[in-house]
Amino acid sequence: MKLSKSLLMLSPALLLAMPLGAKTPKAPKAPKKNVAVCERTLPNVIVLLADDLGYGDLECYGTKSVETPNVNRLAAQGVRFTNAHAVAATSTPSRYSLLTGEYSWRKEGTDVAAGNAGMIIRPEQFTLADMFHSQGYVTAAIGKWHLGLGDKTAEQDWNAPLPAGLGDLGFDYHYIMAATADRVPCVFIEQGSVANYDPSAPIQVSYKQNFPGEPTGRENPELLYNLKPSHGHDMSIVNGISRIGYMKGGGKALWKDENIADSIASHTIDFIRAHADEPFFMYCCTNDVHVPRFPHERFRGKSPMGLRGDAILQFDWTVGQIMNELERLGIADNTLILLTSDNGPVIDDGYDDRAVELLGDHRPTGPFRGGKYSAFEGGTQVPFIAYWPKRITEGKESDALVSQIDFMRSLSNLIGAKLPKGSAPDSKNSLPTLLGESTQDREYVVEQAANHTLSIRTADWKYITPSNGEAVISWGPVVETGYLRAPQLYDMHKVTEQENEAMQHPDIVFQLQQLLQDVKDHWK
Ligand code: NG6
Ligand code: CA
Repeated sequence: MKLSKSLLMLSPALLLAMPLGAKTPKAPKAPKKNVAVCERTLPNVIVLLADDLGYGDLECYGTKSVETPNVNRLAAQGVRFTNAHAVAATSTPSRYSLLTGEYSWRKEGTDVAAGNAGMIIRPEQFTLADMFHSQGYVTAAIGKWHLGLGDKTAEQDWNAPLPAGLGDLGFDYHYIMAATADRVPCVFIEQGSVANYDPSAPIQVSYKQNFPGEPTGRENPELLYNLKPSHGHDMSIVNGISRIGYMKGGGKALWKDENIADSIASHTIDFIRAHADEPFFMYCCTNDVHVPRFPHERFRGKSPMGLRGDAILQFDWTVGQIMNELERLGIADNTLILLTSDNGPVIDDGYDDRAVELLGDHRPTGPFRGGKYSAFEGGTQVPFIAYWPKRITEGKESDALVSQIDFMRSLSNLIGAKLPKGSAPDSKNSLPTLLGESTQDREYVVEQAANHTLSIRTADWKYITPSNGEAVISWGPVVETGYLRAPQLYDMHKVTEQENEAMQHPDIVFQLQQLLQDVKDHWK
């Protein structure tokens, strides 16, 4: 949301960030830079968001099954959090909350979005990118988006510039996947237009019906030369992998799954290079380790855990590429990186990639129960590392209770930005904790499971609201949901949510119910 959005001008620096042949970007001109920005006292900020990466998936969080030297290096120099939370146990609501500072459960239409969903964050909403932009930062979103594009669901013309997009949400530069790698359209979108657009293969997308004569995973399994589905994911075939939804065309613009991480890394590096001399904010979202997991051949077969482990190696490589570039340019010292994940991990999420059978001793959720989709901690407890050598001068571990909902207000505090009245209603300033200068817990964290069951937890206790959902997911992934018709109360010092203590502590149940009601009613 910004007045300057009408000033569609292209900065020379941005031009440098564009690959040859890219279309003219419609980037808003950054407002006049403030003094701190000009004098470079403010850091660059990179939110580095992994997809479905679990608390237990990184070496620095304890796994011995896969090496993650680059993330380890970040953790060794930064703050490694052991009680950090995404707002929701799936991507769209989690990302909505991170970017707006508003709980997704307050807003209709924030569940896992189709690839042809219209824009879920509306242009009039104030976003994290708007906030950085207001202080003169140049801003970018690179990688997975999954928050809708264009004005209306299913009405996008993918063969023309999209009428509404990330430029309306404060991002100067954007190179994104519309949704997930398992959803059509399987193309990158740069500055609102399909990247490497191929006029000989116009793109059509539908989530309702197939296009006549187009093969599908269901009917043509012989065409699935890269990955076959284990559940769902049996519609259009792109790159020998069937997806969710139907698409036709795309030609040269279609991605190859094995190159997605390289594309994201190279566009990230180009952007950093082009803006090394001015403060930048980047929302950099990897596709790893979401399904379909089909990393580059450099990584395939390199971990003992099959493709899921290989995708973790590829994620770590991406982190290394970004770090190396920041170091090479001499700007790592004054760059704040917040590395985290959008939700908890899942082992088989719909493709036959042998993740279950090759798992061995590895525990993607670490010590936590449940996983992606679930109300248990495995759904929303995520790895989180804050790195900023100039300010965080030694490696630390913090067990403070923190939530991604606070990125907005904490970072606004860091850069001295004012948030317009009514924006980021659920975000609080926890900057000292996020920088490891305090161990102050958030008073509470609200967690949203896939079926909208809400939980509220403090450093000591967690209350899960009653739900009539199924105890274990029946439609595909094997995940304990944490849904129960009765109230659940867990002592979080015991970590694993095994013993429901609601009957023993009705007073605590009541207090947490009240607290959750207050949050719902008063935006406490
Ligand atoms: C589910 C998909 C799953 C994944 C998830 C979204 C099926 C059977 N499963 O519906 O594979 O795409 O949506 O994941 O379709 S998220 O991390 O983007 O939220
Ligand atoms: Ca996810």
